[in-house]
Amino acid sequence: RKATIITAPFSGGQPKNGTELGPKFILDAGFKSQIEELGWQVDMKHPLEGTNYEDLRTDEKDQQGLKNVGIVSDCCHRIYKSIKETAASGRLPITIGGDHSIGTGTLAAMLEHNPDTCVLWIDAHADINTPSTTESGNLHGCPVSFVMGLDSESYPKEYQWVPKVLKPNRIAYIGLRDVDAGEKEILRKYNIPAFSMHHIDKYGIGKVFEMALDKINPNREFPVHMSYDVDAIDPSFVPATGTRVEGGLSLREGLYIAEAIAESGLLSSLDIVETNPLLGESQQNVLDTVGAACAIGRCAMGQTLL
Ligand code: DIR
Ligand code: MN
Ligand code: MN
Ligand code: MN
Repeated sequence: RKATIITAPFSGGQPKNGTELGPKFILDAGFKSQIEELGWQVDMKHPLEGTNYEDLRTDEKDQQGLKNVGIVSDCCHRIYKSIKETAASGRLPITIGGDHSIGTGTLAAMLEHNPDTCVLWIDAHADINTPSTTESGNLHGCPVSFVMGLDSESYPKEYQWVPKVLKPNRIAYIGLRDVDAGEKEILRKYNIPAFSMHHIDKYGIGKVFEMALDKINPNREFPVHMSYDVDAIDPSFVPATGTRVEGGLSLREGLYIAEAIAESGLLSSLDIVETNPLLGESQQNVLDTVGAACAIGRCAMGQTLL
């Protein structure tokens, strides 16, 4: 069993400084050896090395109302190539962000690698805005739509390399609680399976996980890409992240999802994104958040409680 940690120190998909430090903090906490201790052979790739994207980030919207299209596209393309190589060599890619705009790169790579791939998107947000629906212009709110080809006439030319490979019946959401009006319309229009905190309260996390897989992978035969935004977990456990939303998953519910995907044996790739070590109000806030990010990775890679 071989895995590759792909670092994505990037913050251009959203306006707050510090998201680019996520990979460093997670690695400094010992993430690589934690995964090795589970029996994986682990190596690393740093596809963004050599470019200081933070110096290029601006808060300005272009004519279309989007921010930092050029650097986000460039970053995603590098991540995409790196993940494609990794997957082709038979290794499991673990991409450590960085903000969630990089999801365009990971989704594109994994769905090209195996078109049967289905996606679990664990997040407080649906990240399915299009250039026409986004109000913020922050591209971390849009990664899913580009790979789905939703509203593709509206795509900036920089995004033309992105293969439109994700079908709406191949992604399910867990943890949603802050979804924009335009996104709700998209979820309804394409009948995309979405489990909000309401469903978790109603059915429990164990049942919701099964319901989500039943929708996208009823025979449990397809590989699963899990894209995990740490803001899915409640800010009381994961405070150091850019867009905190109250009323989230408990830490255990959050880790349960990762344990359950490991137990399924279907995981083919993993993103852990949106850790922002500069946003903790205390050192403990940062430790909690980085600790949770590492724990998500360990659980998804097979750590068990007993
Ligand atoms: C909002 C927030 N839907 C947007 N999205 C966030 O800006 O498009 N995604 N925070 O992680
Ligand atoms: Mn989010
Ligand atoms: Mn997200
Ligand atoms: Mn976010």
